[in-house]
Amino acid sequence: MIEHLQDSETYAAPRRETDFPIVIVGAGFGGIGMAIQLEKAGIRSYTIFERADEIGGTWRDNTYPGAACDVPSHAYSLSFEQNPDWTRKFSPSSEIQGYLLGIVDKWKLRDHIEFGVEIDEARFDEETGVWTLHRSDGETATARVVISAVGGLVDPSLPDIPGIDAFEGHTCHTARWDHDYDMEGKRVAVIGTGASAVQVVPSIAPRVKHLTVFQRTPAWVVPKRDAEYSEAERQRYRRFPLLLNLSRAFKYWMSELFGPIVYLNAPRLSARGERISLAHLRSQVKDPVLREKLTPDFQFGCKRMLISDDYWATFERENVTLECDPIEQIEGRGIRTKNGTLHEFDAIVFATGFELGLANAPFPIYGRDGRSLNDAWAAGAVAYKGMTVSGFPNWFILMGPNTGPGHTSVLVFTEAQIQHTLGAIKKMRDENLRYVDVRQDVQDHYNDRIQARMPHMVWGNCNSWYLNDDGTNHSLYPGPAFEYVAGACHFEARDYECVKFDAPATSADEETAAA
Ligand code: NA7
Repeated sequence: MIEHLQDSETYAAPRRETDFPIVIVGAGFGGIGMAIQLEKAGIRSYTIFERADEIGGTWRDNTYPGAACDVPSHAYSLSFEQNPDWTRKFSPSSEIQGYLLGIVDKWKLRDHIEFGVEIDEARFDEETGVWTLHRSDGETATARVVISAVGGLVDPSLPDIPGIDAFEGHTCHTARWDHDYDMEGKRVAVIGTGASAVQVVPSIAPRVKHLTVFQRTPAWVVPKRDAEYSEAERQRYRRFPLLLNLSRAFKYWMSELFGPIVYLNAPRLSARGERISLAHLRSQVKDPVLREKLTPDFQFGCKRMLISDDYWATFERENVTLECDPIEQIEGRGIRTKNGTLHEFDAIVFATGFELGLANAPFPIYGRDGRSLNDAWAAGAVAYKGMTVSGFPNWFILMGPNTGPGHTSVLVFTEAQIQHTLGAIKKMRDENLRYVDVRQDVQDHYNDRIQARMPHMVWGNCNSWYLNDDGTNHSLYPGPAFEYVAGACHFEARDYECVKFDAPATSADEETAAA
């Protein structure tokens, strides 16, 4: 018998903390932030499964030359673990990884992490309110609550170019950089002109003999205005944490203020962004023909806006060529373009982005009645506030569908999701609930509103990884971050079906059953 919780009455059922196992899948920013909040709440019955052999996710994997965050460091860190010691306004990847390693040690989270464990299936049992997770090593784990913190842009995407395996030289993807390969004096190709390319291109150009960048679509680039924090500044932030809070708040509200330029489908706003970018292009590239090739023909913000102080200027170097002729195929000695030219290389770097992890379940997930998440997401990934999916109780997603920002730090969204999840866990634990399952009508209403806003956003006006094959956007949040946070950070029980454990049989029940 399933009874819905109407009042504060609870029944005898597991109440000890050890009876409330929690699993977090993934030890990147989301998983680590969630674990810290659990620790702060005094909840220690959690395990983090991490398929790699170290924490860090994106910042463990992206170690290519020039890898850095394109959100200011003071904003791109957890609000409850701020760091006065960032050495630059935009931290390099290694420093962000160092920050994560530091907070993992500080909170002694390693005791809770099992490395090298990939989850390859999860199944919910409605009777017990328990998820059973199958591990790649053949073991199983059970949990009352699962937090999927696997990230959205994780697995490298290699382009579908004929002959990609035929190349006889060195190849690597930016997210799997081979530090043993020395590019000094080599002829190198970079395929792609996205967020990774604008960082790797200026970083390797001075070292290589010749660099050719294969551009399919030029990108809007704005100045980064990166700078070092001096020791005196860092000391000030250490001594007066309020200054760090103010710096963070300033950066956050500036991105909220100017965000509409990046996400609204408002040509006059987009034109402002385009003017800033074109002025930057003029200041970096003197050759008008080259400038023309580097000028995008789509609306500002439609693809991710890139920030760099030196990407465009790199094309002024004598040892750098911009190649716009489309790639026909890859051959043993190099890349052949449509006009028949074979460009010969010693190495090819694929700066071609990631598989959009959000589009599908990260592994087979079966909820109530054995329904699979991939079936539920057949028409596109949807979740209530990007976190919970009806029919998949006690399953919480961090950085889920429609929670990516185009204009600010994704961690603002992640922290709201962590708070929401924590609220659900406390409610389940304190009221001894078997499960919480978001109501289908609530989820549908939320997603209808999200999709109804999309035509007012700029993203539908060009091709990008933001969009599914059918042109729908299930990755970005169509609005300001503060609005999402206000709506998402509290767990509202009325939005969920809150189901408690069956009451233990009373002697009266037993008599009735016997009769
Ligand atoms: P992105 O932003 O997805 O960029 C990938 C780039 O690779 C982009 O310029 C693509 O061109 C290009 N690409 C992909 N396939 C091909 C083929 N077949 N031929 C030529 N060029 C190709 O990935 P990043 O790693 O730079 O950044 C990913 C995100 O991570 C970023 O937005 C940040 O949020 C963090 P296209 O533009 O599609 O024509």
